[in-house]
Amino acid sequence: MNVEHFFSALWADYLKHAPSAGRIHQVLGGGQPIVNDHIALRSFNTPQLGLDAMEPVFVAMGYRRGGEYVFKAKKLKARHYEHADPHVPKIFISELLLEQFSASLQQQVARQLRQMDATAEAALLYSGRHWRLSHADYQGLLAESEYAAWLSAFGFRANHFTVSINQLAGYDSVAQVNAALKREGFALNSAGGEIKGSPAVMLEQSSTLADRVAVEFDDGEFAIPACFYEFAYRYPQADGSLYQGFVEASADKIFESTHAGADKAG
Ligand code: OOG
Ligand code: NI
Repeated sequence: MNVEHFFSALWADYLKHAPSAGRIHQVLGGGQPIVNDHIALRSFNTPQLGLDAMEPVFVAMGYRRGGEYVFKAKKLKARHYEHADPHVPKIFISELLLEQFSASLQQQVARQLRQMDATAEAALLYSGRHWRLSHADYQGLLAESEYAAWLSAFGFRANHFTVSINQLAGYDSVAQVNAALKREGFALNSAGGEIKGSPAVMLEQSSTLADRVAVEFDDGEFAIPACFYEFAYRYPQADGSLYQGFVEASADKIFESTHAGADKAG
């Protein structure tokens, strides 16, 4: 699949799960095109759907593998991919380390995955949920892993897009973007502070709290945290080029943008 088609399909799906994103584009870009730094995808670490299975899909679209990241407490592993064309967003993809969870979580996820014909291909990544799920199942997963619950409720789609502040006219810092968003009434993820990272780690990030969106469960419709928008500012390395990697301690808090109540977390 060509990379422009991939991103326009991902974006169209994402807007339905992050209705704020369109308004944020208006606030920050005034209708001008906005360059995205990266998108984030989530998956399960099965042989069919995990990071290794997905890698050829990205390589076929012109990406090469960048850094690898581990989130011990959340039981996740992630990688990022960079495109040959610097205007094409990077991809940050994580996988849930299923074997580290309880038998009941593993059985629930196995039940879900039996209902789909898992093929690692570009179109899978904006195809949404492929299984039935009750709200009780969702809450059971939520008690153990917010990530497992989110991925089970929403399936395969962009969890967030990320505005590249370096390429955004009229703004020079995450703090300025945050101030503009708060003026317009958007709620920010304050887990670990509104600004994650620092010039010392060459990356500063912030994010909105996920929009609550009505999701169809087997037992009715419930509004739950869906997708969010992120903002990133990158600093130059010793050779003058901008740092292109991610920062585990910051990413750990960005994941929490889909937590209900991440605006109150410390
Ligand atoms: C990914 C969180 C990490 C970043 O930019 O550090 C991340 C996720 O929430 O799926 O996107
Ligand atoms: Ni991100």
